[in-house]
Amino acid sequence: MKETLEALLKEALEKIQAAEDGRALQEVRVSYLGKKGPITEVLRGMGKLSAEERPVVGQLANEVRDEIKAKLDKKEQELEEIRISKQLAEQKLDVTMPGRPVPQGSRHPLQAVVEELEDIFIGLGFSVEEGPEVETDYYNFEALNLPKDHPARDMQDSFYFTEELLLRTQTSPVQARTMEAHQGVGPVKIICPGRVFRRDNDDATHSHQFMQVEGLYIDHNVRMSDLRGILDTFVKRFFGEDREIRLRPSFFPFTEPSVEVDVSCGICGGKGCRVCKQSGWIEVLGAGMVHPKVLEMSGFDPNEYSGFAFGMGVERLAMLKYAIDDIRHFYTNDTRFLSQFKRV
Ligand code: 2U9
Repeated sequence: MKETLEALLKEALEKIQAAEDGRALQEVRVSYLGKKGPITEVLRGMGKLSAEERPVVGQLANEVRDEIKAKLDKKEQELEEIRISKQLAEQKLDVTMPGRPVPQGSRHPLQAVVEELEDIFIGLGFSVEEGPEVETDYYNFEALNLPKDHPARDMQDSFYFTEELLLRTQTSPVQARTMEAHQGVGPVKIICPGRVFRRDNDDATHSHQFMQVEGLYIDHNVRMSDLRGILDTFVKRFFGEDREIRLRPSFFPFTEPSVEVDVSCGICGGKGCRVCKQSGWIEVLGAGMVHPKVLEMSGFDPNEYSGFAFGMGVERLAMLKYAIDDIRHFYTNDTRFLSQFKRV
């Protein structure tokens, strides 16, 4: 019996020695120390032994079992250490490597231009007013001297919800509302940026929705020369000190007289080129002296007050300033376009 146990021990130790991974080791553990293993069998057969043999064999069997167990545990630990050091050698981690850049967004170019316009006009004493995009027929048209049958409505006649409710075609209703709130007492000196909607055929320079900034200044003795001065300062601050403006007579129902405002061409300096169609001038906005009827309808006495108003399309200004050839670039949100305005 003693020889059998010693042979078992030798055999088990050899197998432990030869085991190359945790699974092989587990197999050895089960086959030698398990319930059906040879050592358990020896211990079970102790009853058949003589009284003298029993303690001797029992002790030896326990010793053999303990030694196998100890060697198994030791080998298991060794294998684990080898596994970890192999993994560490394979997966080298360089904590000094630069990180992956996190893509950073930026203001939309239209928003950036609106904010630039706000800064310029705030610097000239204007404050910023906003209003609803869904408007009543009254504020969008009637209060601006465009009664129900006025032919000029056709140019803008637009997205109606009901007879009386529509998407605003300009930001002018914000000015009409602000005037009304002043209850006939000036001054009113505001700009109104915002989204407007028109039934328009979309092409490279037109969209059924776009951004406008309109301005209104009402006070005692406001004159056309004040309008010219403000617009000249605005154009120089927005496009550059070397730019000039030119006023051409025009017509709007809400202003009288009305003008269209051109800026001298930044490409040729006014000599004439392809960009300005050889004229030396580029149209940038419309303006005029507020029509007495418009003043009156919103509660201002035209004998006491006068005022000027102007309006411009933000996309058009942005396209001219940054040489953008298609208005649809603003709405498709292609990051190849947008990322070019990170510093604007
Ligand atoms: C009130 C009184 C007068 C606003 C004005 C224009 C001239 C104008 C266009 C420019 C390009 C619209 O975006 S655009 O298509 N606007 O030419 N707008 S005067 O006049 C007002 C507004 C409100 C109470």
